[in-house]
Amino acid sequence: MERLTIETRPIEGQKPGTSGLRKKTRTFMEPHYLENFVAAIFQGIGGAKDKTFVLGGDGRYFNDRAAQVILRMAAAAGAQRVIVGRDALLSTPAASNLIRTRKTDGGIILSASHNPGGPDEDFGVKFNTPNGGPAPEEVTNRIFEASKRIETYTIVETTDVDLSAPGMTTLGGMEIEVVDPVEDYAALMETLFDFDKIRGLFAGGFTMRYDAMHAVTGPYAAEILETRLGAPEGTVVNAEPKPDFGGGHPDPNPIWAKDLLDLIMSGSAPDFGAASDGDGDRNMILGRGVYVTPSDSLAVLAANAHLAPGYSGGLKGVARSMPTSRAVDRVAEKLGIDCYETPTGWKFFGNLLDAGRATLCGEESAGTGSDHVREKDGLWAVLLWLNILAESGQSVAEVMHAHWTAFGRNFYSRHDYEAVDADAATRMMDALRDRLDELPGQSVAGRTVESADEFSYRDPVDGSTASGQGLRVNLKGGGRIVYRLSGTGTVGATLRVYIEDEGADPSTFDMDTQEALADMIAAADEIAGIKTYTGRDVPDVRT
Ligand code: VG1
Ligand code: CO
Repeated sequence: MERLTIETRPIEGQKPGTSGLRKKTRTFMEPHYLENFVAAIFQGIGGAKDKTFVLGGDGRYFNDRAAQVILRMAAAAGAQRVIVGRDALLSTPAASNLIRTRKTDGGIILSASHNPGGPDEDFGVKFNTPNGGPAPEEVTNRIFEASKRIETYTIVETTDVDLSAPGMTTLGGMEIEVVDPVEDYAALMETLFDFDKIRGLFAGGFTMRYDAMHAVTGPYAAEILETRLGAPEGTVVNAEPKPDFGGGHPDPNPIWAKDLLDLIMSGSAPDFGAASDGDGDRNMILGRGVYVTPSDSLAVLAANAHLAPGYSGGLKGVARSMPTSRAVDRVAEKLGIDCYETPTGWKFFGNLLDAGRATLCGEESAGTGSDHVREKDGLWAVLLWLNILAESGQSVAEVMHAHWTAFGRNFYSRHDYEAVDADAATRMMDALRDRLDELPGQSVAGRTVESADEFSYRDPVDGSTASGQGLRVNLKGGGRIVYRLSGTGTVGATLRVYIEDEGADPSTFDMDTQEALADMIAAADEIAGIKTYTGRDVPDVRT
């Protein structure tokens, strides 16, 4: 087998964003593009020699090809072993789990998550460190620096490695261990949740629909929900991972999982509904007639986690990303535990989880997780919900009402303006940043601005800092508007506007969110001039 040294040149723009490097698939397929980035990863972590890695992805178009390239490069770089999911499939949380339990030197995850897949859509590559979590900025900066200096990379020449069945093989001197992608993950879930109790729930006629959106969680959900927990066959729909996710966006929100939302709001709704994204780290939670906003879901899980065996000892603390609603803060306050506010992206939770300061973490973007892995985990959130429903005997609607009655309700919505002109979006953010100091005291759409700033973060564990993490405008009476530009898109800019208001009056709890937030939504435009800068009247996505 020949080991080749290939000459290359730095390719611009290989800077990892919120969650790894995401680009158009065709960009990744350009000569040397993937290879350069993989070589930069190896260089950024001090080389791959004698190291063991986990490798897998969400099955999107190019997943299989990219996995073969990475195996050949790892072999050429002298890696000792790569543990790879069958057919190069691994959900992000399952990869995180393997990285941890097998005590590896990290892993490479192939996914652009909730972005659509296919030759004309998106692809992504992310490196996770030995704790199982997405590489922190200090590491991604080193990777980016390496990508700017690269002159050569090495790769072995060989035919494709057969990844179709679990077992051991070798490539050059490197061992390749093909594993069942579901087995270890399902076993981990059994340690955290009361499977008997949940089995009893289904046996008693409880109905559910889980939409895997043709993405990676299909096999996981079918095995866990149908085979191990006894949910009737057909509970999991769109269960077969497809390279183009069946043509949809594998994004579990009311827009892209509309079929499921329509069903849950209809006369023939099941008791419970859930969906997850391309790589299985996000979740959407629904109950008959109810959509649970991700921020509320985090708060409910924090308040009730002790009902599941894995969390019966209580929580050490909780953490949420800054734009996530403060519903979970209210829970933490009542429980007397710490609540941390971090920048957007799961990599910022890693230190808090490692240090035992937080047990549960979450983001408004449908990500919730705990210290069982170092990624957000879609199916985990679904199982924790099921465990809570089984233990409490309540419906989702009852759980929500009880929660709001105990803690008050944080009305919350995110408005996304997708693929807007990048310059226009930057100008809008720059202009608003310049005016932050003038805002306090001003009155907008019937509200008075209390304070305004740009969020920056100092990690309480290692002291590292992150600045420029979103513009925040707090209004008197508890309302808040946050503006951020996305770090995961591949076309133009995506402007995210996060709108939150606090409600304590039970007579308003059933109000429609958009209605309850109407004056705040008007204020959001008035403060930043969204229409003026972007030319958009309405957002593309409202969560
Ligand atoms: C988005 C979300 C963020 C999430 C990230 C990765 O980032 O807002 O909360 O952690 O996606 O999730 P951004 O920069 O586009 O706002 V995933 O499931 O795409 O790995
Ligand atoms: Co994801």
